[in-house]
Amino acid sequence: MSLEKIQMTEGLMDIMPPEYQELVSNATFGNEDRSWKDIGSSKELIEQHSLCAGCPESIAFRFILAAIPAPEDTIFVGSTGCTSLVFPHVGVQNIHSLFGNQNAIASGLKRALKLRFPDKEKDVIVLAGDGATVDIGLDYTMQSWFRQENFTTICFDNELYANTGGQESGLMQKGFVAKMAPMGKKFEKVRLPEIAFEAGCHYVACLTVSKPNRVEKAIRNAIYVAREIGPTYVQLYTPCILEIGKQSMEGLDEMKDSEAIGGRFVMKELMTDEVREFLKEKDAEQKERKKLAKAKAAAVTA
Ligand SMILES: Cc1ncc(C[n+]2csc(CCOP(=O)(O)OP(=O)(O)O)c2C)c(N)n1
Ligand code: SF4
Ligand SMILES: [Mg+2]
Repeated sequence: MSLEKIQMTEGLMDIMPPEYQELVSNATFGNEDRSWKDIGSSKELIEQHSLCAGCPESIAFRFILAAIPAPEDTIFVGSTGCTSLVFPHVGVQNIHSLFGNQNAIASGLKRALKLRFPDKEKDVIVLAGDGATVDIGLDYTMQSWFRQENFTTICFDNELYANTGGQESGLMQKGFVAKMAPMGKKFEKVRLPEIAFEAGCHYVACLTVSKPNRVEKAIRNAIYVAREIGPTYVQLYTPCILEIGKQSMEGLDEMKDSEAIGGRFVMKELMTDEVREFLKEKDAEQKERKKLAKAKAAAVTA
């Protein structure tokens, strides 16, 4: 199935790196219902990364890349930060933008793709840190929402500027003392999900990456709504274990603690009534597709 989507010139086959050959033959391209459950049985679109060992951003990348409905027709726009170290390892087209400019770049890209491929859905996804999204890039981010640009913005919220050693960000929690912010944060964590909704996003989700099925659903919802209705925003808590003084295996516990009742990352979804109805239809379509696929598979083995 993937050969229909990503092909290699036959004469070059034997000189291409084995990882690329495997990507062509064994990745889950061309299957709208790709899922995190394919991890382990198919070629992943990210298999190594350059983040700190145990950084939750790495698992967030895996879940997102396993969940996007059409990787062969998707372009990510990244920004400077820990996330930008990962993009060179990712098997999906991506653009690195100047820190903070990501939503402006994505706006032009999405519009250009619409003109160039009027009959084909091309998904544009911004993936940037909280410093890029909320502080330095907030103007461009919000303006893209005001303009109702049809793409999804994902923020990896680690509540500080990790890549430059731990400066304060607007998403940092009140009172937190970071390595390069010794006075402690003086005001509350900025409520970006609510701001995003009020600024024109039609679907907003805020959650940790402790549960792959939740991440998958939020990402797919956001992409489908961005295609047909308008801008969407997903904020994922990916704690910087280095800055909060945790060991590499403690990221999951940190996320679980913060999503428990009363925590800062209890899962939140905001959506318009139109989106609620739209997503119900999408769910029904997916169920039907899965039913048909199951019946087809049963017929083949019978
Ligand atoms: C225009 C510009 N301003 C500032 C920087 C310096 N800089 C690089 S990464 C970074 C912080 C990134 O923080 P965040 O977006 O939260 O990502 P994280 O590293 O936490 O994942 C900054 C300020 C830069 N590279 N370019
Ligand atoms: S500095 Fe923090 S956010 Fe960056 S890779 Fe390391 S643990 Fe992850
Ligand atoms: Mg950050």
